[in-house]
Order: sequence, then structure tokens, then C-alpha cells
Amino acid sequence: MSFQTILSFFSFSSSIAFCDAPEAWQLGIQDPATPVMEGMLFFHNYLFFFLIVIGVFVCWLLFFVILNFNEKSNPVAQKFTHSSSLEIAWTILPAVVLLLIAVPSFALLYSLDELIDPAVTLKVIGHQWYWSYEYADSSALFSKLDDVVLDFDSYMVPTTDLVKGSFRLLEVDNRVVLPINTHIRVLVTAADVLHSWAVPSFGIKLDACPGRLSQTSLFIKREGVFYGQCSEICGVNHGFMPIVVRGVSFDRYASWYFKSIEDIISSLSTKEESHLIELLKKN
Ligand SMILES: [Cu+2]
Repeated sequence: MSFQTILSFFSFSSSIAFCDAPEAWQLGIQDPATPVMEGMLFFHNYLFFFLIVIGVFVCWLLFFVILNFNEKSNPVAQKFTHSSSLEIAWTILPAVVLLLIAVPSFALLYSLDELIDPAVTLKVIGHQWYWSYEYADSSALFSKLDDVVLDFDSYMVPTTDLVKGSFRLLEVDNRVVLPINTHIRVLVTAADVLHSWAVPSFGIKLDACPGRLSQTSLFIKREGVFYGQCSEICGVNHGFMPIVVRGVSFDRYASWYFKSIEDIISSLSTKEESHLIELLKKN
């Protein structure tokens, strides 16, 4: 059963508003939008089970010892120093608990590295203090013509320019558009200092290192607007370089993509345009 199905089961209305941005006084995790984040949420809750059981047991043991083994209630101390059966139990039981944690943890860890034949590649470049994005497929398609690359900078919208209802310090002027139910490759790098591209709903927090290209996979399961922030302190405006990703159906993504390419081509000079048309005819 998917996370959404469980959610819709417990909600009274059929439509659910997902939490893809931080809320005031939020304690829990934002709603997952990728299988990886669903796995992380499951693992988080799974760990909590062991945490509570062990916490209650240790507290009970401490309380029990303080209550019973003091000079007042137990004036004559026992003389034994060993108990083989107890030692075997308190060695094996924690080992079993560790094993129960390790197995799903490794499964989740290796699933983060899984990259299944991506249909879309997004290149993310961190700058002081904004993100720039490049749709690498466009540059591959028009590799001979450097001008036709779908890329843009994404700056935070300052508080004074915000429209009613948008998030302060989280909204950007150019949102990233990505298709849902599609395997996406995200390549992350930086132009100046360390940054970190982090979107909680996706379960992604990937360091952007200058001179290095880090890679991760992304599979968005539902439509929505997903908010994130730079998560590696990178200078004075570190808190003012948010990330906004819009997840849309593949059809809408394709029409947005080709519209953007068209806009770039129409902004070219006629000489470059004819050169491009020639190139397209050749391919
Ligand atoms: Cu930063």
C-alpha cells in the first residue's frame, strides 16, 4: 500500500494537501514524493520502535535498581559476580537488534545509488548565492550550437516582491520543471564554494563541490511544488538561495521544454537560426 493510499484512507476528504514546504513549529518530516523518501520515512519510524522499546526498558531498569538496591531496602549485598546465562542474553539480544536495523538500512542505502536508465538529466550548479540549472538533454541535442542550451538562473524572490500566499525565503523567480513518474538523473556541482542541493520531499541532500560532478537519481511520484534550501553553509547569503521544483505530467513537461527551446531559438539572430535549421536537417 502506498503512502498516499494510507493517507487518503485516514483523511476525511478525497483530496489531500501534501506538505512539501516547511510549516511553522513543524516537528515531523515533510511528505515524501519519491520512493526513496518513502523508504527513509519508513526507516525513521521503524527505528523509533526500537528506540522507544530500548528507552523504556533502560529507564525501567534504572528505576528498579535505584529503588531496590540501596542500603536502606537491601542492607546485605549479594556476593555473586557472574551469570553466564545473563551475559549470553545481553550479548545476543543487542546483536539481533543491530542486525534488524542493519539489514533494512543497507537496503535503503544501496537503493539511493540506484540509477535506472534516466530519461531526463538535470544539471544543478551552485553559485554564491543562487542556483543555476541546465537541461543536459538540450545541450546533447544541439551540442554543435552552444547557444541553444536550456539553462537558467534561479534567484530567491525578495520579501518585498512576494505575492500573497507564497513562502518567504523559499520562493524563486525561475522554478525547475521536472516530469513525474520518470527516471531523472540529477548532476550536482558548484562554481565557487561548497553548496548542497537539498529537497526534503525528494529525500535528496547532495553536496555541490566545485570541480566535482555528483550524481543522484530522482523519481517523483506525484505532481506538486517542492521546496528546498541550500544545506551547506556557503557564505553570507547562504539562507537566501532556495530551491523550487515543480513536478508535472510528462506531457506538460514536454510542452514546457519545447516552448522554452522555441523561445531560445526565436531570440537568436537570423544567421544563427539558419545555421541551427541546417544542423537540425542534417541530424
Ligand atoms: Cu549555502
